[in-house]
Amino acid sequence: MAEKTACGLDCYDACRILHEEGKIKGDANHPAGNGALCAVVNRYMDETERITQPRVEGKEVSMEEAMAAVAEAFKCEKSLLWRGSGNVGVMQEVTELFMEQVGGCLTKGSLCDGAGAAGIEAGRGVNKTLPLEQIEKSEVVVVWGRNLTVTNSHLMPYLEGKKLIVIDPVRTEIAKRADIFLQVAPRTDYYIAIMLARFIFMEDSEDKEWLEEFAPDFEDFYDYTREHRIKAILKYIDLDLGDFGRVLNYLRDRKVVFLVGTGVQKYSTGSYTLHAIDSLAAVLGLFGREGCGVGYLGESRLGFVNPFETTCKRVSKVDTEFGDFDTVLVQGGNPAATMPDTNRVTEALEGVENLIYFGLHENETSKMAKIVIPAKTFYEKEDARLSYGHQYVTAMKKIKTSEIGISEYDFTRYLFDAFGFSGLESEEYYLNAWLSQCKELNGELVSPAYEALPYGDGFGEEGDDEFAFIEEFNDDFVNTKRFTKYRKESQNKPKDETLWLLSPKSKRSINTQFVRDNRVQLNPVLGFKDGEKVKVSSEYGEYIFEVECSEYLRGDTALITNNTIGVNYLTPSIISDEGENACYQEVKVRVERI
Ligand SMILES: Nc1nc2c(c(=O)[nH]1)N[C@H]1C(S)=C(S)[C@@H](COP(=O)(O)OP(=O)(O)OC[C@H]3O[C@@H](n4cnc5c(=O)[nH]c(N)nc54)[C@H](O)[C@@H]3O)O[C@H]1N2
Ligand SMILES: Nc1nc2c(c(=O)[nH]1)N[C@H]1C(S)=C(S)[C@@H](COP(=O)(O)OP(=O)(O)OC[C@H]3O[C@@H](n4cnc5c(=O)[nH]c(N)nc54)[C@H](O)[C@@H]3O)O[C@H]1N2
Ligand SMILES: [Mo]
Repeated sequence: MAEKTACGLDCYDACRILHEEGKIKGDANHPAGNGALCAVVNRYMDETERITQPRVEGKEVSMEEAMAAVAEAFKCEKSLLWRGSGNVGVMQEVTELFMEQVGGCLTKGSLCDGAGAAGIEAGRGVNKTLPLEQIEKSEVVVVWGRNLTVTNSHLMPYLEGKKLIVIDPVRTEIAKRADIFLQVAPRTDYYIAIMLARFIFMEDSEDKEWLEEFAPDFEDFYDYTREHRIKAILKYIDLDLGDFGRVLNYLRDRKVVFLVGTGVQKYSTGSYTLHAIDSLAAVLGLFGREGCGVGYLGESRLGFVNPFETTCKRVSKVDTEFGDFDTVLVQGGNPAATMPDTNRVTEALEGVENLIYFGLHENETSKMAKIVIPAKTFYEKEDARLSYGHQYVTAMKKIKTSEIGISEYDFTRYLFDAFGFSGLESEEYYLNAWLSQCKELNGELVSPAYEALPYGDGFGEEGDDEFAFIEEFNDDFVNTKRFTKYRKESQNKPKDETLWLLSPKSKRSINTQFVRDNRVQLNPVLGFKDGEKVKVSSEYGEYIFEVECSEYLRGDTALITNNTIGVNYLTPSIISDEGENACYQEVKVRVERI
């Protein structure tokens, strides 16, 4: 019989994996999979790319010596654990228990979905995951800033036979299949949502009955939408009334789900965007209704009592002042490449006396580290996988033994023993603490927060609050930095020479794990040629990339996928207004021949 485990890579799908005689394959019976595994997870099985030997100050040493060096490094005044998302199994968190004992710091905020999550919480109180079966029952799917075929491909079967609307500045693969594709200017989604809501009120298509019961402040929200000037905004967002009319025809009186991705919220204003999209959904009465809802990256830990909860002090994950610490443990992450403003980050990391890298692969951060500890892959240890894309939970079974690396649990055990700390329970205890809290649904484990119809009774922690509409929007960026509008019909070269920088995910990597890239994609209207080397610069830094022309982009954008070496030299380390999130796309760049 095949053993079951789940993919621990940071992705919506959290696929279940079957293992038999050293081979892995997908599980066709898993609700969130169709039996196929992606190229990336297959690559994770590959031993040849791993760090095999621990290192201290450049010298290969035994694991015992390396762990002794780690323990020594933590005998300091100020220490920090900076955890990335290389493996999102729950057991990654166990190291935080050691940080609490040793009086160290953790991080707060997010490089990922924090702004959007804050916007959702502002409206709904809690960020519940949209169950897969509601997507299945929908009639219309709006894919809004999510690159579905790349980042969430196992959802594709759920879209079959549905009307499809895609809102994205890039003509992505999913956009090519859409009934309506709005190739919007970046960073305008707040206005799109507000305008759609306003038009729905204007034509009396709002769901009055639902609103009166669950969102009684809707009249105020209508007034709020009317404070926005239609003509000026249409011009600003580069859409016309016809575009809105066509979208409205699909939204009215149908079962609609919005599948929103991180693309709409990598900005200082990201929380307002999600709050506006949720407010639009509320006007249509899409919450708590069959075949309807807004799916974003849900709070996977919702409903669980977390056995790894600590009282540690926390510092920002977005603009971490690494230099304030004597010892920094980087676990499952590559901050030297994935954090914004690489110039700032590398300088700060250089100021750390003891930089420890605990991971699988060599990367920008491992190269800077004084101590390198190879990790075990998720095939070589026990864990549990929750998901931000669906309700299912899978126990991750150890399916392989390897001489290489140490698990997060054993790493923590070693340090507890070295320091003589007590209170660390057994590995089984923690696994069981997570898995025993799950519910069951058709023979599958699901999150304790799972409800067939989320928000069916109302909003907030207890489920008895009203929906809170968005009532303010602060945006300094647009006011201070005017940019020239690019008219898609004229295909003119924009007069403003600076371009929006988009940095979405790539097919062949998970963030910076696996295949790296060196390209910048540009619309041919900008006059660059395939293969040409260009310098891309922003007010934060610059880097050299190779041009790939793409008709799928607007003329006012440059696209560099986030696995590309050097991309974050260009990005700012500012923090979103709400949600303490990174704002990778709050930047405009210049492209020059070299
Ligand atoms: N293959 C693969 N899968 C992954 C990952 C990976 O690296 N590789 N990473 C995983 C992780 S960590 C995450 S967080 C998820 C994220 O997955 P997604 O939510 O899909 O996020 P992105 O790939 O960043 O971009 C989504 C889309 O937003 C669009 N976009 C950019 N700016 C805007 C805007 O202003 N408005 C609108 N409407 N759209 C915009 C981009 O063109 C892109 O098509 O994917 C996960 N899955
Ligand atoms: N420009 C730009 N930058 C971005 C983004 C963007 O959209 N644009 N997206 C951001 C997003 S959404 C995210 S989530 C972050 C991700 O940023 P990070 O969390 O830094 O992710 P990775 O670069 O994938 O690094 C993962 C590391 O985990 C290690 N690893 C894998 N499995 C294990 C394990 O089981 N144990 C241990 N100890 N280590 C393991 C791998 O070797 C690798 O070094 O990047 C962000 N960076
Ligand atoms: Mo992410």
